[in-house]
Amino acid sequence: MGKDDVKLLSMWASPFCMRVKVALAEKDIPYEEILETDLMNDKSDLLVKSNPVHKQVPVLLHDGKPVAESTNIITYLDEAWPAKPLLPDCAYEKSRARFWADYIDRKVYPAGRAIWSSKEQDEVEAAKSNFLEIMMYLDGTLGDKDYFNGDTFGFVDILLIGLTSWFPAYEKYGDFKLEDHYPKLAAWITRSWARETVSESLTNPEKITNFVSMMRKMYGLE
Ligand SMILES: N[C@@H](CCC(=O)N[C@@H](CS)C(=O)NCC(=O)O)C(=O)O
Repeated sequence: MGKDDVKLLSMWASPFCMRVKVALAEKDIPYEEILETDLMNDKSDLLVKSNPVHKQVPVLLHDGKPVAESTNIITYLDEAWPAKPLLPDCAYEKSRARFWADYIDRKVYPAGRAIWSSKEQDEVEAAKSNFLEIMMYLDGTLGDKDYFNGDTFGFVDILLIGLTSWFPAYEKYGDFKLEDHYPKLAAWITRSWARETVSESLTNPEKITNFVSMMRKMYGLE
């Protein structure tokens, strides 16, 4: 395992990169992070060569071989480094984890983005309702458990926690507090951030909120 050469093509504000960093930390896999400096105007040749279809971060390079798309990368890590498994063993539980992974991937980031990128108040309200409805389903499946699969922090936790350093920006521009609506889900965020693998992998939410404010100015929203 020590002989593996692992690199992560990454960008500091990307929630999709953050979730891969959490997975690497949970699995104790040493890696080198290679940061893109300007994803909008000047992607590196290495990124374009490694992910020619989407040209997006994150990309994992394992012994020089590229793996793209964050959920696919985390699934790959779990298969290539089977110690400390992230996905449950049982086929049924695994299918449930994949169901929620797919739900999170389709819904959470676009719904959050709609909150801070909307201009008119009625659009912001609609985006906020949509985001909170998505959170309602996630809160429901979490229930009274510590983590999505029970007692241990795993696949679904990683996919969702990676997105949460953007949540304070959604709360700010949507004028709500997640904990007022879903205290158990909010407690799950606090519990998960208390893990070193999470706090050391995720970007400080304040930095993200400043980044969002800068983008809002760029789009003429404030
Ligand atoms: N579905 C992808 C999304 C990755 C993504 O949206 N990456 C963004 C940064 S957050 C990116 O590289 N954007 C540059 C671009 O789309 O040109 C994943 O899960 O990895």
